[in-house]
Amino acid sequence: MINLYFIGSAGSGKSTLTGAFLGWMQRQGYDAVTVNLDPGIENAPYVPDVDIRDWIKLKDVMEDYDVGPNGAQIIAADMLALNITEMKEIIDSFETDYIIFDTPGQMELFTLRQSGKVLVDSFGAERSIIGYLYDPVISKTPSGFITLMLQAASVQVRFNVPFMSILTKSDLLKDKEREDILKWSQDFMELDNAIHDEMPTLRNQLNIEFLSALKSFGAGQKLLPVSSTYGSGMEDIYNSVQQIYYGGEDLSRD
Ligand SMILES: Nc1nc2c(ncn2[C@@H]2O[C@H](COP(=O)(O)OP(=O)(O)OP(=O)(O)O)[C@@H](O)[C@H]2O)c(=O)[nH]1
Ligand SMILES: [Mg+2]
Repeated sequence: MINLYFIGSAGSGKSTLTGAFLGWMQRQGYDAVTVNLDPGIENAPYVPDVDIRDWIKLKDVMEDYDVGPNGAQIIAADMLALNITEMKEIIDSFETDYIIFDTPGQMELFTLRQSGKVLVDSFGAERSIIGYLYDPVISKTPSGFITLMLQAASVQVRFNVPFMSILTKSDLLKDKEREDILKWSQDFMELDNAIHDEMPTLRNQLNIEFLSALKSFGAGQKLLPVSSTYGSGMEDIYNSVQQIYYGGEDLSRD
């Protein structure tokens, strides 16, 4: 059983990708279960098999603690840790190959608060993989792309589990934009040139040595472009996971 966590900045496409990847898995005849960890999710684009909202409701937290929606999100993120044992029991009762986790909208609620790390470890870090989502709009500029790479590296340090990098909503990008982003992800000389064109004054700090150091975090690994809207790239996600955990072997289908 694999735990696949989709993590990325607010609006990067985590929930939609959870639904799209689940749909793709099912159409291929593979088994998968979804877990929603976002107590603030509205109009989930899939029906979660396990849902944090069964334990924590943002509205109740706001009332109980007399806080606004942002404060409630932080309290809810910490409360997540209290429900891990019960959630784990339910998740373990499913006989499935993949558990797909949709994480909270605000990424730092999951990556910086202790509960996210505790959850990943309790559910089995040794069979986990993080799909880190690059938002296409932020990725379009070299400075935005580097910012997301830094964030990816911080997530990797935090969780220390295998990692794959996904460029979401690639249908929103023009061909040239998509090509540039993929080029930057694979060739740091290109990224070095691009950031110097965009921000010449950063030449001394953001040099090639700095960018190359990020490579050791897998931040420079191949980006997988996907579109949940068109269902493209789903097979690449699946193949990456299989490659990491089963040396590329296929699952048996139903
Ligand atoms: N064009 C296009 N839009 C997408 C795609 N995936 C998601 N979106 C849109 O992007 C917006 C954000 O998607 P979500 O899946 O809610 O992103 P999220 O990361 O779960 O967002 P939060 O949990 O609210 O932070 C929605 O309006 C989606 O319809 C895609 O592949 N293509
Ligand atoms: Mg979401």
